[in-house]
Amino acid sequence: MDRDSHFFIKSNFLGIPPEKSDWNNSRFVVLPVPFDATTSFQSGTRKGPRAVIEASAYIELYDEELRMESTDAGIHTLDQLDVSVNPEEVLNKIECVITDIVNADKIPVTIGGEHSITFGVIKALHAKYDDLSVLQLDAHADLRQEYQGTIWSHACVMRRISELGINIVQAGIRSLSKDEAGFISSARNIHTYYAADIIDKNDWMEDAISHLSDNVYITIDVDAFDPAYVPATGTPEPGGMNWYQVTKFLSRVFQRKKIVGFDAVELCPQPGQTASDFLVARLLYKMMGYSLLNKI
Ligand SMILES: [Mn+2]
Repeated sequence: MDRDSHFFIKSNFLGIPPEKSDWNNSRFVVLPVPFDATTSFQSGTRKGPRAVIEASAYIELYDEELRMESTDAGIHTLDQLDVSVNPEEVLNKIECVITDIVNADKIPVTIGGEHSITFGVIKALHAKYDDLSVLQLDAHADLRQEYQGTIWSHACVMRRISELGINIVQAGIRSLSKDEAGFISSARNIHTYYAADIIDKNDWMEDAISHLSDNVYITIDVDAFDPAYVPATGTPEPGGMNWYQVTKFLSRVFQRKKIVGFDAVELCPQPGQTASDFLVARLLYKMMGYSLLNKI
């Protein structure tokens, strides 16, 4: 079957044929998690995975920067996770699926959904890699102790991860509470690069990488990008990162560290405006390419 034929598989990331997307031959496994129970301002991130997968069917498989088609390594797409259970149960399900993926020596690529889902992924990876650190690109610190009556809110996800003793590097931050700023100052395992200090600069990148351990998980809240690039997100913030800055930074991280998984969360698709969906699809595919070029 050919991707360009009339019959390509629309539920499959990139719409690639079975020989490049079956479980056994795939280096990457895409897990769509359409979960948005705790999103604060506008809900709709549950539609994120479908929008990304639909857009992905139309992006070029040849990467002009990397000069290859990264689909040759195989990319399997799982069915959307059933999230019709309570938030803690969703996290448990994610942890189980991710455990299966990493035990098969494959790299999990999770598409959200709201940011809270990252905790389920991290639980699984933390059990496998005891030196795991997390790189977070985000407009928000997500370090609240509790938000709107729950400790499992998207606004608390990095706090929960920090409580596991995991080292966190966060970049692009430009929205946080006074308490979160205080927590960052007192926490030893959190290194924060505020947007105002890094936009249009490269000198912070090596410093940020120096705070990561060898095994790194990357979580990208798409609101790290400026709303000019990604307007389709629940709580957009002015003054964000641009495409080339993000990809240049990620390229360097992949060159220096072993990336054991990554996600993109908080896309909130808007009718008639698909640029954000395409950016997220392109970004995830780009990261797969970086991963293949730098098999450490
Ligand atoms: Mn955010």
